[in-house]
Amino acid sequence: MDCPDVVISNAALATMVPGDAPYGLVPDGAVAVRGGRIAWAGPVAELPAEFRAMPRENAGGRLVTPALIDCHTHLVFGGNRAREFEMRLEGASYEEVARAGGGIVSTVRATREADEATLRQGAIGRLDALLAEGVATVEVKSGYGLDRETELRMLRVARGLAAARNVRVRTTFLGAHAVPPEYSGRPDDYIDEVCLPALDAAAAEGLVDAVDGFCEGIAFTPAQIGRVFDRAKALGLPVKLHAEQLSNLGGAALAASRGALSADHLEYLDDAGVAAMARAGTVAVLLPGAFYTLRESQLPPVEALRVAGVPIAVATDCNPGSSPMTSLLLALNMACTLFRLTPEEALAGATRAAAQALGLADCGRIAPGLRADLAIWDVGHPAELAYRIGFNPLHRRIFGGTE
Ligand code: DI6
Ligand code: FE
Repeated sequence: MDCPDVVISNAALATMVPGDAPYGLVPDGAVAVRGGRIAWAGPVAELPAEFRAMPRENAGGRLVTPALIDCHTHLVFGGNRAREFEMRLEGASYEEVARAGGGIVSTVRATREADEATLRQGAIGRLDALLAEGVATVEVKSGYGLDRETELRMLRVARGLAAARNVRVRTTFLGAHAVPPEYSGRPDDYIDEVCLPALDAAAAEGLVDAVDGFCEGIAFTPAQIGRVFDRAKALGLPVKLHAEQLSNLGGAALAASRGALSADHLEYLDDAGVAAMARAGTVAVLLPGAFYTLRESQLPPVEALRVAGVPIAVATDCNPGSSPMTSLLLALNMACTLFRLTPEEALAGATRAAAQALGLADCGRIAPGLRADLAIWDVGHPAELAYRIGFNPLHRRIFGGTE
């Protein structure tokens, strides 16, 4: 890949490096990019001599941030659930929708029926929407196959996205997402006979960067999730968890006790869960798109997370059921308006903290040595990114120093 060495100058930098300045702001800044990495960043007046002779790109006074990171998506799936949306608005209950063949099971059916090319086509459309808003890294989960073959197919499609577009993809095995119809009432058998063998096979094929689960009354118990985490540990894979979304089962504390990268959703998280996450350095991933779509009223304990110093990330949770959303900027806006994050916290949530939620140390900030994944925006101040609704001010996305 051609990565021209360049100094981007006449830029306002929101480096997102923690420190005195909000957003790590450098008003009259420059970034030197060499070999696809950030070689230097700071006030243009302090640009070291060795970079002064490099080709310049004039950013025209625009804002430069780290490229965005969507750290929680279910981007690969078959079909959609628009009919279910209609039924619910016509007054059908969740159970009625499920009996009519809707709900997560309908996505499992559609995903099993879809071949790789069909899954890829759907995922690319959604991915392109994210990239158009300055995303350079995206996490993608399995979990709509719930049989070995389809779980692996989802992960292969997810991995393949990085060959189709200039994007970095982190794949997460989510075999413990739901109990498939053929195992109805037998979740433990599903874990033993399908989920764990599928995880072994996917890991053997190099398709897994992390292991996730859905710890909820309608999904799996902490004990069942614990067994999936045991296998992840044996395979040397980090874990994360959908926890405390609809009720409090202590999932976040379980995840933290296993050194989880993140616990996600967290509307019903209690003080013990917050403390456990703080101790373990587990990132709280907030997903306002699902909160909005499900018309939840229980708010995640943002102030308690702040006080405890738990890093907060924000993601789309893009999925066909609870968050059919392909705009990370909209997720930032919702995180502020619905959850009362500050615009600075929201932007950190889609850059610095999102990188941490994926276990990535080489992106999410503008700092020397990190990947040159940058977004250049037609805005004057970084708060505008979360403030606007339905407006995309991206001027240019730079991925590893290239377009
Ligand atoms: N939590 C959610 O909100 C989604 N999955 C999960 O673990 C729902 C997925 C769906 O309805 O398709
Ligand atoms: Fe999710």
